[in-house]
Amino acid sequence: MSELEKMAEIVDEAARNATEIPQFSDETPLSMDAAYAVQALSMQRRYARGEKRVGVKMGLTSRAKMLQVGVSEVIWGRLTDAMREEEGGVVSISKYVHPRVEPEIAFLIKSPLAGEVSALEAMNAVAAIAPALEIIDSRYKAFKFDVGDVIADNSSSSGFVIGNWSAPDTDISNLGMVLSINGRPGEIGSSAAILGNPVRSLVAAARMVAQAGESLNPGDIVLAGGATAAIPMAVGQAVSLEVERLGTVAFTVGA
Ligand code: OOG
Ligand code: MG
Repeated sequence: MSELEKMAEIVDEAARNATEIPQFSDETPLSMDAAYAVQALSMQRRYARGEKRVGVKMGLTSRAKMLQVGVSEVIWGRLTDAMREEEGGVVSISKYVHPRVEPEIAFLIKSPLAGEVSALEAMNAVAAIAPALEIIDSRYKAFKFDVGDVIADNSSSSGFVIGNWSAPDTDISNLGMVLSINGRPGEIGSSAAILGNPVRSLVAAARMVAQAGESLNPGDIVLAGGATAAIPMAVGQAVSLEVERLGTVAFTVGA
């Protein structure tokens, strides 16, 4: 096994067993290229176990997110069918290490998209948009990492919940987003916090996946990134996100 393959095994096992690992950057900081190689190798292990890639997530696309984790680089990760949690369902916290939830917007892709594209081209490839909750769960101790660590760990991807799909003709550039816990607003923001307009996150996704030799494919889900800081999850919480004009998406946290 190569050094990168060993690292891929470490992050994959940590995710699979919901266990903490030390940061790679304590010993050997990873370059962005090496980190994306580790991520790709760790995904090969998931696919070999039968998980299917269902899309991608963009990360650190808002200032609030960058500040919360101390990394100011837009990153991406892969989503699989095994990460999807049921809308309105109970999310079992035991599958996760120290999960947090954050308010997002999801795109459903209808035609292939990759490389340098304009915002208009990106929107023309979208079948639908929806409010979404992402459950992020860094496998690193104390949820601390540098940019190489987090990319290697599939950009903390671990769960996601998608609300009802709307036609893509809704203007999503500045929609109010309220993330509530037990009916009380916990984080309040706007879709404009996502790179000024979530469409820019989709444009970045097309460019970044192409750099890895992949594309956004019909049926893929693309998460645009958290519009606000993420909130730590705890058993008993009723989590809901209301996005202006797009509606609500929710789950409860179980043991
Ligand atoms: C990294 C993943 C960031 C987002 O939406 O910004 C992310 C993390 O915060 O652990 O998913
Ligand atoms: Mg996210």
